[in-house]
Amino acid sequence: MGKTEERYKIAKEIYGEYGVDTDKALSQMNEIPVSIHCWQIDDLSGFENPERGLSGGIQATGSDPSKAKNKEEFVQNLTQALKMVPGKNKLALHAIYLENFGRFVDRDAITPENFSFWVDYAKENSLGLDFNPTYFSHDKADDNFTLSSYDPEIRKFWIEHGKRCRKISEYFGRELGQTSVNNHWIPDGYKDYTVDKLTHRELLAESMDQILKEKIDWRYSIDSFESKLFGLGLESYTVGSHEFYTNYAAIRNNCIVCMDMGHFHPTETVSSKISSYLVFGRQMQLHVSRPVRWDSDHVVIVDDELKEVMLEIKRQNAFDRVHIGTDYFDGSINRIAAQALGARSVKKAILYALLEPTDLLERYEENGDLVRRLVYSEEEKMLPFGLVWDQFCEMNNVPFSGWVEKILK
Ligand code: RNT
Ligand code: ZN
Repeated sequence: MGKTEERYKIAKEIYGEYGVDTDKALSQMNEIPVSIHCWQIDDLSGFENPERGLSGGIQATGSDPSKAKNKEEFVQNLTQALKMVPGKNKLALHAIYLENFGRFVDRDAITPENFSFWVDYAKENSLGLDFNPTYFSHDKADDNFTLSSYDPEIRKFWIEHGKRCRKISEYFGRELGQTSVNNHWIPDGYKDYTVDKLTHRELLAESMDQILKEKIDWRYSIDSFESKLFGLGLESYTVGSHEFYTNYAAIRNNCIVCMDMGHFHPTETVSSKISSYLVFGRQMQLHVSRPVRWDSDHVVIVDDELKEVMLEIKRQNAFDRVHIGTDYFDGSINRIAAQALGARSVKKAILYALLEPTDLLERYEENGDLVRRLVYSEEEKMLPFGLVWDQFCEMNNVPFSGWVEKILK
């Protein structure tokens, strides 16, 4: 028996005293996919026009020299990062990460062909694929209005983009035999004082109706819409707010909501919202990011809110209904290490949640034994969770420590 396994045996025994089966948690870990976004590797530059720079109220800051310079380097760096993430993974792409075969292909003209190399990549690396239309970093989005623009020509362009992205996502789902989540996020909004907050929302709903008109089998692709509180330069009004998408999805029942952990008021938590969706049997998507002051995209670490989110999903037994994906971009540190670290943090938090003695705590709660509920949930924090994590990494041939040295070498 190796050292890691020996330590794991001790952890297993201790968890066993709380009624938690660590072996079961480990096998569940191998079944719960985390969708890892590709864009940490190159600050969301993409392959369409890498020189262009970001627009749409998002920004990547920092000048660490690790940014991928071309497609080959991008794929190489991504592969290196993914190797450090144990267990079942998906890869989340954006429409700007296309193969254009040497000539410019605009957003309203992309087809599955432009993404077939990613399907090959996914098959080779045993990954699922998720997708994101790119409604930003484009001339037709520079005034910060896309699907809700007053200009019908602009709306038409972006509606076509949205429709084509659904086809690409469906293609991913069919090819890989697992659902691909197609996540729509638009920047639309105003920097300043807004008089008519209604018309843009009416236009957005109309555009969404058109995009979603064709029925696509949810076994292959599900559309999600991501809300936001505000963006840089869009501080006063966001058309696609949380309430807007929540109501749209509930009424139309043709899409789900994506909650990004960095897109809410600083004292609001995503963990406290999850059960209000699950209670109605809805699916949802999460963008796991880390808000710091105005910025919502720091590299994810295992903080209290991340644990709380995963505990919620575990307690509702809803890992099959909540699509968990990452979303952060930090250019100030090594991007490959950043990519791996954030995804590992998400997995750690999931494992932490799976190891919670939920039955025990629930029993106390049901019996009104609130002091034991509190005391034992505090004791839980001291259980040897790290030893189970190490075992999980080892089982998947991924280093549990020292991995960053390999990347920085
Ligand atoms: C932006 C949203 C969105 C993007 C990605 C690149 O605020 O979080 O999810 O980060 O689509
Ligand atoms: Zn996001």
